[in-house]
Amino acid sequence: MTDADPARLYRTVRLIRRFEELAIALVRSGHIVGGIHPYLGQEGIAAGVCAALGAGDLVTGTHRGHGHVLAKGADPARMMAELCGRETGLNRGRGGSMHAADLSIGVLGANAIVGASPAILTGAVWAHRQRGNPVVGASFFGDGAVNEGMLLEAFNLAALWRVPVLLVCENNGYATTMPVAGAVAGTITGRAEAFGIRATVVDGQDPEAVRQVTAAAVARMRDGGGPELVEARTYRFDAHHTFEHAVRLEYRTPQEVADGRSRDPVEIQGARLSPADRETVDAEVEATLDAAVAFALAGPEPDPAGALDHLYASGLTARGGS
Ligand SMILES: Cc1ncc(C[n+]2csc(CCOP(=O)(O)OP(=O)(O)O)c2C)c(N)n1
Ligand SMILES: [Mg+2]
Repeated sequence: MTDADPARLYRTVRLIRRFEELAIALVRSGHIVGGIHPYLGQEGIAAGVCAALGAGDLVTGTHRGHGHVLAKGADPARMMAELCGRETGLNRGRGGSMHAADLSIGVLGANAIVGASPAILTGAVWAHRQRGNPVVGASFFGDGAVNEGMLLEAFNLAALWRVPVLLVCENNGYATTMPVAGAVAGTITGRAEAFGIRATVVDGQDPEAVRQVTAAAVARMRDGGGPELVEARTYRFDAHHTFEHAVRLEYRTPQEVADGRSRDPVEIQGARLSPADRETVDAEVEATLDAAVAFALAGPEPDPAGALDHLYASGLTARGGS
């Protein structure tokens, strides 16, 4: 996945965009229960970062995590089935939107705990390295995570032990309805620099810019350079969560939203393809996602009797049985 092919990067951005649009429709039709946090507008970050990682490298995501899982290469059909709570999902429908994982491709999971992603990744990459497996990793988190103690503890250990993790802050300007200016003292890059971690700001709406910044950081990390932070400036095009579609919260003006949406990563990367090539990619993505939705809806729902299965590592049982 390290190639710089513009069509390949565009395909990932477009796939995430259309996946999210279809997932929102499935929330509305009642097939996805509980709603989702749409990644619309931020697709270029997951796509650009994951395009610069290798197949064996690790990723941890967030509550807004569908894009992270898809960009690392998860099967969209099994991901959609996971959101629909089906037995055929990536995690047999037990993880759902906020805890989808695919260990076979290094996705340690989306994650509902704000600030947990860098802690999980730092521990995982360190453990792999202790076993002689030279992986690197990327951890996604939002601007709302940068005041969490756990995140700063992870920065400290990653820097102290020179763990090669890329700390990717998706600064979309808000934590739910709280603007960054009302929550963050100092700067996001300054938090990393306080630990001696190199920090770079990138235009998160430009997938190729994100890929290039990541590729350079990953090359330094593979060379023993230790952790780095990238602050990707972005804009959330849709709601914090789909509940907002029913309860319109007035924390962003229509003008601000229109301005934010005017820099669309799908259009920015799409403009780097010929119209014919773009159409070819769009058609392939549409066919893939049509099949993904059909697969998801055809999958059986888990048997309620097995609700407590898969909770414990081998040797433990949920009901105190044998
Ligand atoms: C430790 C913790 N505190 C609070 C929450 C509730 N919560 C869920 S999403 C969210 C906002 C996160 O904002 P940000 O990190 O900027 O990510 P974004 O939603 O903008 O992608 C909050 C406070 C949580 N999930 N975990
Ligand atoms: Mg945010």
